[in-house]
Amino acid sequence: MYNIIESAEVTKARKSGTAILALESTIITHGMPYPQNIEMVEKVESIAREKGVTPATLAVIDGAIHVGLDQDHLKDFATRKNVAKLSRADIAHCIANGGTGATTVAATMIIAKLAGIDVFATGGIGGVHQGAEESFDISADLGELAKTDVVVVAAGAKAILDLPKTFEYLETQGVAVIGYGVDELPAFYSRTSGIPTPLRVDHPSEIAASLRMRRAMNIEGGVLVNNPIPIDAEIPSKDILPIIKAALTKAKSENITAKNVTPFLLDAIYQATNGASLTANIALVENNVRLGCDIALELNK
Ligand code: PSU
Ligand code: MN
Repeated sequence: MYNIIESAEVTKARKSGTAILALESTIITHGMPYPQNIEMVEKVESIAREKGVTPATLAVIDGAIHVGLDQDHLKDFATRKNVAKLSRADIAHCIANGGTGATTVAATMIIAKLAGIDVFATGGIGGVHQGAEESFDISADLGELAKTDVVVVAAGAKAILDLPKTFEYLETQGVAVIGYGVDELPAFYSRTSGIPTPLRVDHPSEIAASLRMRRAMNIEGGVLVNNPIPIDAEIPSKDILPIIKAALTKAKSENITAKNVTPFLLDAIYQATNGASLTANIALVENNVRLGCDIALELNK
């Protein structure tokens, strides 16, 4: 059997009936450089606490599932090199063999479900990669959204991906794709993508109701909430698109494949924008955590 270790804070939240919000750990190990990664997670955890929600960063350490990481664990994940990036395919293998790894959106959803946490906030989801018709590179995050009934709050999928194909795939798989307060799906660094939002929602209670009804009707799969980056933090698409294009060309010429694609592109964009992409990334994660807390509070009523 697997072993779940909860932080003292999460155990306390369960006893007192406090809402819990899940956070992923791959964003720390593969999504952002040190020290901004640790600053980001400390900031978003404090945002959650201020809102009366207990944050639980999820990870696998020495074969145990961790729900809530303490300071030492967070620091360790933020500074350690070569931590495994776990998804649906390899999380059970890692746990069974005493390994350590960070959880992607897919793996975080799996653990959140096991731990009874309904809402998870992050930056961006994985999706259908550009050139997927050749590479077949489609993130397991999409398959997980189709199977696991957790609310995922993200800022849309970023333009390193093929956005129209990503959202077509989600529709085919029956995932509820919600635009929060917008008629157009956001595209991570930018607030617009040109893609109309399938479902528009303007209040967290509507999202809570949506998840409850899916469960009542036994409709498997989750709800993806697309929350646009705050206006003052946005990088307009005309500025970011050429940079993304160059990063994609670089990845192709260096034969980057499989799990390495997303971290490689994030780093290439970070270098090319002199860090501006990271500032935007952190702002949108904070914004998503705020909304994730509001949804978790609604579901806890
Ligand atoms: N997008 C980001 N930052 C990230 C990721 C995506 O802006 O850190 C991470 C998430 O953990 C996501 C994973 O689940 O990358 C997707 O990886 P892949 O494309 O290999 O499935
Ligand atoms: Mn992939």
